[in-house]
Amino acid sequence: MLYESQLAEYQHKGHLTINGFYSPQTVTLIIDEINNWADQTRAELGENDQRWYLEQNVPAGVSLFRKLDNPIYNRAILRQLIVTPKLLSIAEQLIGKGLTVFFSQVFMKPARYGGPKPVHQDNYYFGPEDEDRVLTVWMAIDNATLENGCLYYGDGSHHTGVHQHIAPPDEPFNLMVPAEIAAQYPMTPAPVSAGGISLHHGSTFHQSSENRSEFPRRALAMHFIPQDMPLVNPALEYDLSVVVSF
Ligand SMILES: O=C(O)CCC(=O)C(=O)O
Repeated sequence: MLYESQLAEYQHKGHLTINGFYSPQTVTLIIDEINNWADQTRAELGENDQRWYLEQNVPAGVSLFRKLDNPIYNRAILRQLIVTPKLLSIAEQLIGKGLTVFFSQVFMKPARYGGPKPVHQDNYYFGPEDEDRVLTVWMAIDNATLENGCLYYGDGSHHTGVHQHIAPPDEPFNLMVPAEIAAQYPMTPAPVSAGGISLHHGSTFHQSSENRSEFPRRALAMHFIPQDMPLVNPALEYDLSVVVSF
C-alpha cells in the first residue's frame, strides 16, 4: 500500500516513482520472456507493421524493435510476474477498484538507436470518460537513466486538462503537445532502477529522449482504467477485445 506521503506526491506532481518493486530474479524472467516474444514476433512481422514496431532511423541491415504491444494480454508469463496483488492494490488506491489493463506496451528503446518519444498525455490517446481514473504503471526493465532515455514529467501538468495534440504528417501515431504549450511545463527527469516502477496520471505531460548510450532502456507500461469506464474519444483505435480485467 502507498503511504500518505506517496499519495500526496502523486496527487501533487501527477507521478510517483518506487524503486525496488520487483526482484532482480523477476526482472531476469521478464527479460527472457520478452526476448522469446520478440523473436517470435519478428518472424511474423508484415511490411505494414514495420513503421509501428521497428526503429526507423537505423543503418541499413539493422533491425531493432521499437515496441511490442499488449504484453499483459499476449503473454501470460508477463501478466503473472508483473500484475501482482501488491501492484493491483496500489493501482486501486489511486483510481479505485474493479480495474482493467486495456492496453499495455513494451518500449524497447535499444542502445544507440532508440528513438525519442515527444511530450504527450496518455489521456489524449485514450479519450477516457473520467480523466482522473487512468493510471499508467511504467516498469523499468533496465536501469532508466538520463543517458539512455528515462522518462521526464511535467510536474503538476495533470491539473491542466487534456490539450489538443499534433502529429508529424508521416507519423499519425506520434502525437505530441504543441511546443508552445509543452514549454509552460518544465520537464523533470525520473530515473528508475531496473525493477522499479514509475506511476503517472493519464493527463501528466511526459516524454523520453533518444538513446545514444551503449545500454538498452527497456520498459513495460500498463494502462489501467475501471472496467466500467468507456473511452469516449480515443485518438487511435484500441482493440478492446484484448482487455485484461482483475
Ligand atoms: O517509455 C517511453 O519512452 C514512453 C512511455 C510512455 O509514453 C508511457 O508509458 O505512457
